[in-house]
Parts: sequence; C-alpha cells; structure tokens
Amino acid sequence: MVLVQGAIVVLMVRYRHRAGRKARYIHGNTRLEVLWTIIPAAILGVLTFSSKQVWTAIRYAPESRPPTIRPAKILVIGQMFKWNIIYPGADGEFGQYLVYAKPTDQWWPDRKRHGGVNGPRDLPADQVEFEIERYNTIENPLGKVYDDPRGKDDDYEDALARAMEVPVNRPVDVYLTSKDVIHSFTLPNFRVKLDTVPGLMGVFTFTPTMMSEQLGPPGYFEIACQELCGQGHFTMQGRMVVISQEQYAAKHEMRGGKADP
Ligand SMILES: [Cu+2]
Repeated sequence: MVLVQGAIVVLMVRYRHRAGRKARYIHGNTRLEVLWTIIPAAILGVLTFSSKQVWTAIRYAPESRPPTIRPAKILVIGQMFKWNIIYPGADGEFGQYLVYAKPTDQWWPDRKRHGGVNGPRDLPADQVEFEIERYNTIENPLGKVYDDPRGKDDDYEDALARAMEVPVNRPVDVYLTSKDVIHSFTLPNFRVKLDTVPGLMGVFTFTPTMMSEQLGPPGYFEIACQELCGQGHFTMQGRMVVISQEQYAAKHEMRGGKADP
C-alpha cells in the first residue's frame, strides 16, 4: 500500500500541470500487458488447486469422508431475524420443513382441527387467508411435514433463537437453508460461513477443538449473519456453545430411542 500510494503521489507531483508543457500520447506495451495478465493468472491457478482439498473438506465432507465417522448433524433455518436450530434425534435424519398449508389442502399438516375445520379447503372464503396465515405463523412456523417418519424424533419445538450446542473434537455437519431471504450463517471463530438460500440446502463441516467453558466469559461463540438481510439484520446474532461429547449425546442424540454407537 505504501509503495502504490507513494508512487501515485510522486507521479502526481512530477507530472502536474505546468504552463506550456504538452501531454504525450502513448499506446502502451503489449509485452508488459501479457506479462501482468499471465503472472496473476498463474498465482490464482496455484491457489485454486492447492486450496481445493480444504474446500472439499469444508463443503463436501458428508460425501467424501470415510463412512465410519459419525458427525453431529444440525439443521439451521435462517429467518428474519433469528436462527432456528434443529437437532435430528437418535436416527440422525431430519424430517422435511418449510412446506406450508395451502388453500386447497384437505388436511392441516398436523391432522388436527384448526379454525373449526379439518383442512384449509373447508374454510369459508372470507376466512381462508386469515386462518392459513395464522396457522403458518403460529401453529407451524417451520412448515414441518408431520407425516415424515425421519422427522418424528426431531428436536424442533424450541428451535427459534436458541443457542446451538455442538460436541467438542467431533465433526459437526451444519445443514443450512432459509425461510425467507438470503442470510449468511457465519462462525467467525471457526473461519466458516455459508449463505442460507431459500429453496436450497447447503452444508458445511467443522470440528470444534475447545469447549466453551475453557474459553471463559462470555462462555459461548458468536453466530453472525453476514448478509444484509433487512432492517433487523444487526439483531441476527446467535450463540454457539461447545460441550463435551457425552453431554451432546445425552442431550441431543437420545431422543426417540438410543443412538447408534
Ligand atoms: Cu440475516
């Protein structure tokens, strides 16, 4: 920076306007231009190939790691302006989310009666919009598909804005999507981030090596949203707590039966 800024200042002073001096037009130097194109291209090429393994380890671990490794799995659904944290239970599989009730549905997704009817299609025309909106925001804000067997043991009820707990020294697969707009799930201390995109599921992997208690106050790591996602973007801060493997298994992998060893 000092070299470049210094050169600019020197050139500005040296070639400043003076009465009677005429500017000279030059076309440039083809050899130089070829050189300063090829050198950065070669540097970028080397960086790309030498970092490909790192990228694969972060983004494609679920397909590329040995099957004997059992990661902790967490589903994060971004929502203006909080994170939903969902654990898959003992089966290690998530059910489906973000499928919402529609006016033509025969049944409400939870198969219970709402608004005095079994399903949205039985509602009087003047109530449809209100009841569906009420159901989708209050009764089933995550659009859970209750029939999905993989989701029966999911821990999703208190998902909104809770701290995300992860086990120490074990790979953590974070699955990411969004309910509304693009957010960017970021763990600054762990150097990982990924956009959460509505309609897409992304995943990244990282392994915490230190428990939060070893960290001292405040006892958690920051989760940040690094995509300007609306007026409340600045409030979209979450907490991540690294706990022991035993604590994690007991709290998050026993639900709906005992976890596979
Ligand atoms: Cu956001």
